[in-house]
Amino acid sequence: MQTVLMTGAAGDVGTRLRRLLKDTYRLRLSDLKRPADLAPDDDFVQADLADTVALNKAVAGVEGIVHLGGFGVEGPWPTILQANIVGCYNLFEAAYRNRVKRVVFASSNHAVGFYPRSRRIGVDVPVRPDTRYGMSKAFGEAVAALYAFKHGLRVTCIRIGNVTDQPADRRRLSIWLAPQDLAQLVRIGLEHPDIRYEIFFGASDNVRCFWDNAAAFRYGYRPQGRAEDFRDAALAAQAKLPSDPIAEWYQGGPFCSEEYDAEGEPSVV
Ligand code: 15L
Repeated sequence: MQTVLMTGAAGDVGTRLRRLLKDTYRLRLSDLKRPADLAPDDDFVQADLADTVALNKAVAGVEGIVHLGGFGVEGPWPTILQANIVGCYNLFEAAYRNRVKRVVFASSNHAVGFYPRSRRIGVDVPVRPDTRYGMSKAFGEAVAALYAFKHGLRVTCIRIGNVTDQPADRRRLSIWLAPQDLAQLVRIGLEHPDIRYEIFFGASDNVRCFWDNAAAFRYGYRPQGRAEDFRDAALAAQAKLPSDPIAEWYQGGPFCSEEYDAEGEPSVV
């Protein structure tokens, strides 16, 4: 059984994921604050990603890391800079210095949010972040590539769509990721013998998916969740939302329309 550090363990995705992985790995949990549901025998190390001393303590002795930590939505530049740029660099540097073998990095669909919904993209297109947050995820994928190819760390970046019990609106019918499917992708990253550096899209078996997830399928990913099973509820929720043409045009949704002031028609390619 591998010892695996999970950063961001107190967050919503971390809380779901650690419940799904606790029988597979010896988990060490880390976050800025203690998770509310921590059991007495849970291994928890409080660490701020900006604090390299605390971070090295959290990383020491683990074989793998699932890096969920950082700021999970758009935020002001100083916040993104500290939590997601400096914090992410510190995490990979600590992994390297502590001879960790594998890292699974929670990237985001917002690294490529400015592709139109009409286009199906693979992991081979250039990044098009829709926010400072999305830009920090693109940076994280670049840091991951540096440590993979220069230092031999095995890294999997998962561009997570939206992890919830069921898709919340029309866009989420395309990008929904069932928690069990996220766990499956993480396990591929932590265990598959052929992983060197990969980017996967974090989506379930969604017929409206914006993404070609061939890379994940090649590694045996077989998603079980189907967003379409929740179509009626998602479309009913969508009908109650105010109209937002930019959000509805681009894959990144409201992350694209936030602070948007470009002139002319949105991109068709
Ligand atoms: C994300 O990356 C966020 O972390 C999450 O809160 C959702 O907003 C999700 O994207 C989304 O695109 O729906």
